[in-house]
Amino acid sequence: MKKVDHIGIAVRDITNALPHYIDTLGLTLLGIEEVENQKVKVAFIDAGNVKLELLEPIGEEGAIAKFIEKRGEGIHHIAFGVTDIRKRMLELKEKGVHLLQEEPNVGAGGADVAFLHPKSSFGVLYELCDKGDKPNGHL
Ligand code: CMX
Repeated sequence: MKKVDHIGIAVRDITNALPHYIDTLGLTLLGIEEVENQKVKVAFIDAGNVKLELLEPIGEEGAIAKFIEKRGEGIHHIAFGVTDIRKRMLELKEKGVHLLQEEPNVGAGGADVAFLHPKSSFGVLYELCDKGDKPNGHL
C-alpha cells in the first residue's frame, strides 16, 4: 500500500454538509454521483494531497445508512489507491486478512473497489481502489 486516495466520511445529507467543506474550509468540489450498488450518493472533494468522499445513504438499507444509524456521522473508511486489485486482494488474503468480497465491486467513477473487514484492521474499515485506465476513476 503506497498512497491514500481518499477518506470516506458518512453524512446524512450532502447538500447540508457541502457548504462546510467548500465555503468554510475553502476546498474544491470535484463532482457528485450515485453509486447504486452501494446505495450511496457521493461527493468527491479535493483536499490537496488526498480526496474526501462524502457519503450520503440512499434509502434506509446499505452500509452507510446502517453506519449512521449506529454511530452517527463521521469518518467511515480510508481508501488506498492500488493497481492490480485482484493481486492485492489475493496477497492480503494469503496474509490472513478478512476481505469483505471475493471479487471487486464497481465503485464511484467506475473504479474497482474492495473492502477489508474492520475487525482485520484494528477497528478501521479500509478500501482498496483501482482506477485502472478509467479516466474518471474516483473523479
Ligand atoms: N469502521 C470501523 N468499524 C466499523 C465500521 C466502520 N466503517 N462499520 C462497522 N464497523 C464495526 C462495527 O462497529 C461492529 O463492531 P462491533 O461488533 O465491535 O460492534 C462491526 O464492525 C460489525 O458492524 P455492524 O454494524 O454489525 O455492520 P455490518 O457487519 O452489517 O457491516 C461492514 C459492517 C464493514 C462489514 C459493512 O459496512 C461493509 O460490508 N462495508 C463495505 C462496503 C461499504 O462500506 N460501502 C459503503 C462505501 C461505498 C463507497 O465508498 O462508494
